[in-house]
Amino acid sequence: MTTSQSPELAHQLASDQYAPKKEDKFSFGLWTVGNRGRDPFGDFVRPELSPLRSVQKLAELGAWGINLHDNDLVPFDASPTERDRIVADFKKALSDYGMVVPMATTNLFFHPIFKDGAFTSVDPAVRAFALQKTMRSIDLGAELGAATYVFWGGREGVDAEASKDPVTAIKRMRDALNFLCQYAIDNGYTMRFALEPKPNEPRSDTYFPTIGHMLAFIYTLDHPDMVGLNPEVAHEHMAGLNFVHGVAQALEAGKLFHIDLNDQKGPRFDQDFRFGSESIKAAFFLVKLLEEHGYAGPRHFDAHSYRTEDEQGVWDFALGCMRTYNMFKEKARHFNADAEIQAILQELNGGDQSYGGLLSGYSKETVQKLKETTFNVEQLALRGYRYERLDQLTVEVILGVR
Ligand code: GCO
Ligand code: MN
Ligand code: MN
Repeated sequence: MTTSQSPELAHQLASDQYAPKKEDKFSFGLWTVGNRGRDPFGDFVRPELSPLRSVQKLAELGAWGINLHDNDLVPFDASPTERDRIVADFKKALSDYGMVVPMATTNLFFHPIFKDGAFTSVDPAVRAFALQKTMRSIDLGAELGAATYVFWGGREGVDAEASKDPVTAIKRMRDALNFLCQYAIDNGYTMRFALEPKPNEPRSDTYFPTIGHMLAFIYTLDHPDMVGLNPEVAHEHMAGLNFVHGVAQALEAGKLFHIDLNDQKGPRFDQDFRFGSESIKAAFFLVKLLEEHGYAGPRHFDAHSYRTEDEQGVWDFALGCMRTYNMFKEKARHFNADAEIQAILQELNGGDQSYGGLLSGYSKETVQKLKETTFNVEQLALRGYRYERLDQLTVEVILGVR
């Protein structure tokens, strides 16, 4: 523990039940805590944070892993010797502080060469360069032990709809992913690929805008088994969708390989707020879903602190993400242990067994029985479901009054 910590912070870190621990599998991107607060209207507000300091501070706060884009660590124009030195120093820091790199990815959006996208750019030289850059970055991810390799479409989209045939764009994306899957296989890498949908920003429309679009696309690839999803809370909210339901669909399909946790005020630009800072009920149900349906991957925070903050604010932000996750985990246990809630759920799901057997799959007999059954439509329509009470009890659990 450093001497700069306040007594309150030291207490939160060490001695309460919400304190982050390695087994919670919390991770942050270098780009998240390293975010310097630049936006389209204003310049940087925080000095650069070195990757080594991020590793040290995140370890101190109780995080488990740290993720990166190639250029978060190795500058775009670094020589091979510089690259090797930087990577060696970073690996030493990881081992000194007991941190791992669970996920790596490629920056295919910052350099002006990518202004029309990478794998779907109209320019074949850009598409080829994107493959070269990604192969090198996959090598870096493998060297650092990353089990997941993320593909976020960055600038894969359009501003001028006339510029690209959307069907061609889909085929180009497929060709790139097939190529890179084969590259990973040929090199004996065991990492899995996780695709991250986003509806817009920085392009006015991005291809594969939601979890559902991405999921359907995966099954058209040459190696669908090694490809899954990295959904992000803010991205689905930007599209006005229910993130919990999207994640549930990915989970149920065995495709939730990774997750980007953050928060957002409704459908607007990607705000990347501290996890659980805005949509509290949705965050509660998300944590409940992940914890109860066997999600074993990293709990990754793809978020950053408010632009008003200095470095201390960044660490307040990081600790806040992790503590809030653990608080929701505790609230989910509370919800499950609440006798009134459980009684309502049991009653709701118990149903009337007299119709049993009619819903257990197709058979000729069931078809016959279903056709012959007389339903008491009037009475079924009269039923009250008690969802008002159930939802109020949920709110009371979340707000801590039960
Ligand atoms: C965004 C994205 C990115 C990606 C990251 C990792 O909206 O900027 O969420 O933060 O997650 O590039 O692929
Ligand atoms: Mn993300
Ligand atoms: Mn995002």
